[in-house]
Amino acid sequence: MFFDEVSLELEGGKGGNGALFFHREKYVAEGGPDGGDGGNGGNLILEADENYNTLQHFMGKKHYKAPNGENGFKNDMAGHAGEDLILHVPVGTIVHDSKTDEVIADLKKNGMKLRICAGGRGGYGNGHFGSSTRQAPMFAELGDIGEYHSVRLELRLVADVGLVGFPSAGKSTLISHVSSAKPKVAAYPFTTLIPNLGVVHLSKFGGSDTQSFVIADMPGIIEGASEGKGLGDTFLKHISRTATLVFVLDPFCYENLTLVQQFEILQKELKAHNPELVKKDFLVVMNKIDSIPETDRAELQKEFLKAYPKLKTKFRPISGVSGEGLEKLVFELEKTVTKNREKNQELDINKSEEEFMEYTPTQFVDENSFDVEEMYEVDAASFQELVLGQVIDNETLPKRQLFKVTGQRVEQISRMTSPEYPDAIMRMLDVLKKMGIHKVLLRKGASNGDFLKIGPRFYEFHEL
Ligand SMILES: Nc1nc2c(ncn2[C@@H]2O[C@H](COP(=O)(O)OP(=O)(O)OP(=O)(O)O)[C@@H](O)[C@H]2O)c(=O)[nH]1
Ligand SMILES: [Mg+2]
Repeated sequence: MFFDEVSLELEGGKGGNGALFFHREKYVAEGGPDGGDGGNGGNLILEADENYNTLQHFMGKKHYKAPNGENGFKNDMAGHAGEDLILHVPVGTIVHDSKTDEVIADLKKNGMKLRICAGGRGGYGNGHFGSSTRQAPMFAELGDIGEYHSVRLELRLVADVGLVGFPSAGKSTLISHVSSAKPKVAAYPFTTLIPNLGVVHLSKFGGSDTQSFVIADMPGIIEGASEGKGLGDTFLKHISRTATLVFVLDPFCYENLTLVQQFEILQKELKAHNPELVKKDFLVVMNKIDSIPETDRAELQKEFLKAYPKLKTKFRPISGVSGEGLEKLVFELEKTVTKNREKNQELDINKSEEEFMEYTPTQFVDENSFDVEEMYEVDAASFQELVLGQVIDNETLPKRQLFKVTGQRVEQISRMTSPEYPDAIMRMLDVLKKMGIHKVLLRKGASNGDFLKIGPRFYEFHEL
């Protein structure tokens, strides 16, 4: 089983709580507020790492959370921030939002990072809230929760060249001869169960140090693969981003298929999987020529080109075992790869290839925007303990309206407001005024004593 898809629950760390302290020193009366800030929660980061070829390491654990920030201390000492949690994924991992299936990022280059979940902001200590009008702030903020996202990771390997052929055609032998990859080679079909990547360094063949490309060894394909026969065709999506294909044909095909038949079937199966696959640049190799006498080689080649005269310039006899023809092949592939890379770069100009990306869900583009919605009438009694800890005499009070206030910033402040401190709640009401939310509430008919639901908490509305 090849693990090229996994769903994960990801969470940034919670911010530390701000501290509530007043300066104490011998002989100094009435010390000012000096509670330190909480540290920010750690971010959760996904990083493309070429040392990984599959998503298998996520099979056991599905939920990851970055460490929390530390609470603040007295003497204005801030808590430490939580460390970032970095999850390594193979190069070519596409990150989807699980709910909408929207593509969040395509981590297609080694080292690319996506901050998928920001850690929660650390709460301010009361040292932060001292002002001329509020000399002894009797509250500190709570740390905010970290962002939470449910994502689906999908791996699409990014290789320059993909090897396509029947089982036992010698694909793995070929890749192990030209690259650093060491896949299993055996005389039975379907030895390779998952795509393998290898890097071909042209310097090994007398080229320069800067010339290299990535080659992918695919599992074998048989007739009916697109309908699930053999290993099926699901792994073929991994060559969707491969610009160049090499069809590896086997003169000793285990099903006694001729080179022409093999090529026909491979084309048919690729096309059935995705018609784009047969539009790619390609070469056709006749493998295992070390075991074929010279005269027979010429005969086989003639036979193939009779069926496909247009492929004269694309046909190459090689041997993955003796190495014959491989040097020419890799130099030719390198040329095509370079040409295609340049072409892709032109197509990709609009796409930024930033090394570090931050995910901001679309609904949060303007963090100060908000929405006020009138919900329904509520019975005051059911709310009384939620509101400022005040006991409300519900005998004498009419029904009240409940309003829901939403918005990134306002909900964050609400999450960071500790219901323990009346001062903190007064500050929340100040924020509503400053952000213009108070006015909108009045316009919508809110009156004294109505309830507001903001983020996870309830507040009582006051007209003044
Ligand atoms: N004589 C000869 N035998 C070869 C050559 N290349 C591969 N073989 C043999 O063919 C058999 C299959 O080779 P693999 O490289 O495992 O073939 P594959 O295409 O990767 O096969 P699957 O992974 O099953 O799809 C092995 O016994 C190899 O030794 C070659 O160039 N010459
Ligand atoms: Mg193989």
